[in-house]
Amino acid sequence: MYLFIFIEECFLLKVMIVGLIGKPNTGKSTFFNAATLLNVPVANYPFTTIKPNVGIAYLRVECVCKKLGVIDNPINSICVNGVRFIPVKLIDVAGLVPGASQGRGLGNKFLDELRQADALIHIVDASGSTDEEGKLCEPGSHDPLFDIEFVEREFDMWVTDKLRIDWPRISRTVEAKAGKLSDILAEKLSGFSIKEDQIIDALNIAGLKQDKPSLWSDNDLYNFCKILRERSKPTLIAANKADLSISTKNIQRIKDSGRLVIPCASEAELLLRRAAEKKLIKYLPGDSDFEILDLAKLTSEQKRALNLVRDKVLKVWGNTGVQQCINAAYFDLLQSIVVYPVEDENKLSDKKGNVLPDAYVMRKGSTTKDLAYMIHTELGDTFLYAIDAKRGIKLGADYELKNNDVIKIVATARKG
Ligand SMILES: Nc1nc2c(ncn2[C@@H]2O[C@H](COP(=O)(O)OP(=O)(O)O)[C@@H](O)[C@H]2O)c(=O)[nH]1
Ligand SMILES: [Mg+2]
Repeated sequence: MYLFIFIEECFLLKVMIVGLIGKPNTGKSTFFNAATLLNVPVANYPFTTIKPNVGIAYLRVECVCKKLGVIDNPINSICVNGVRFIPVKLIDVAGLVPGASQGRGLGNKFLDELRQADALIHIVDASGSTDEEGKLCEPGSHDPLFDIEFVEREFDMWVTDKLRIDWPRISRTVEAKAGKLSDILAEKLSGFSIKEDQIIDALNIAGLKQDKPSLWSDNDLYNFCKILRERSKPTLIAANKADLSISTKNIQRIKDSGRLVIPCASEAELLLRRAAEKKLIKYLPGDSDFEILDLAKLTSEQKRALNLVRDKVLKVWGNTGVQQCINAAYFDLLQSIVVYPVEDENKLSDKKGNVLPDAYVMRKGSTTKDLAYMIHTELGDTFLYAIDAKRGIKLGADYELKNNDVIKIVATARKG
């Protein structure tokens, strides 16, 4: 329990969460089901409660076992031929429609679920075959750029409205010099997974009078919330339904708008993972092709579907994009690193002899001491120093961890 509270309090140690957003019918659930389907049990999820729309997706990384020339026995993750899959948290938020911030279509409830997200994957229907409410329309007739803007606007308006209700009180407090605006906002927005320095940044960029909030117009407040969202909820666009050729033009248009966009075919990924699960094909999430294991086992329908995936998705885009979205969310948007803690720096193992048992996903900027706390509160409290197992050197508490570090934590003997 104590560990849990501590993790909640310390931003660096908070388990990162990526949320899926989008209007209805863009393929969010298909994406979620595909991304969370990996039928290998993994021990020690770093998460306490799992709700139905909260799932485990996996980061795909090249495992350090290859470079170190060892055979590993992963415990908290999976390693398949030197490819490590590390569990991360993903939430599926039900579809947002225009007016969501005013409560349309359970909008408030859905927006509320996004608060906890640290980064967002915005799933859009790149084929333009669903209108802004998600209803089917003539393929190519709806503009996905419109959807990107309205979904972001709904989120910004929702946060704006939350702050506006309290703005007179906040203004009075600040103008009576009874509190700093950034402090008050940090408290007000606690639970939004926003760091105080992101609030300070957003205040500076917005260029508004911080000592006179009563002078802010509604539009000023909205602009501030928009800047704050851009900082605290970095977003990538999953241009879904990329298997439909009509999507190509829109994918280019979204790219041209300056956004990070990944062409995506969620349905194809789901099909591949299910076929791999049934041992019909050899395919690892994120691969650029698959191999049919036993042609005789496939029905003609399955053969046709697999060929379509190869021709319309893998050959055109290089992959289905689902794994690439998860990786990009964690590595590009959140700048995460992967660290391998070990208890024996020579054998690179835990006490039981499991080689490279765990892979931890951490925020860039995390230190050896943060890692100790992430493993166990007591290990953090009794931390002495760390050892870089690859280089065989001692590291202090403030050493900033690098991607693929293999680290042993040395602590004083446990009490009692
Ligand atoms: N062509 C195509 N259709 C897809 C893809 N992903 C999802 N769909 C279809 O889009 C519809 C909505 O999917 P769903 O996952 O329920 O969307 P959600 O409402 O955003 O959760 C379904 O008919 C899916 O079969 C895809 O990659 N390509
Ligand atoms: Mg859905």
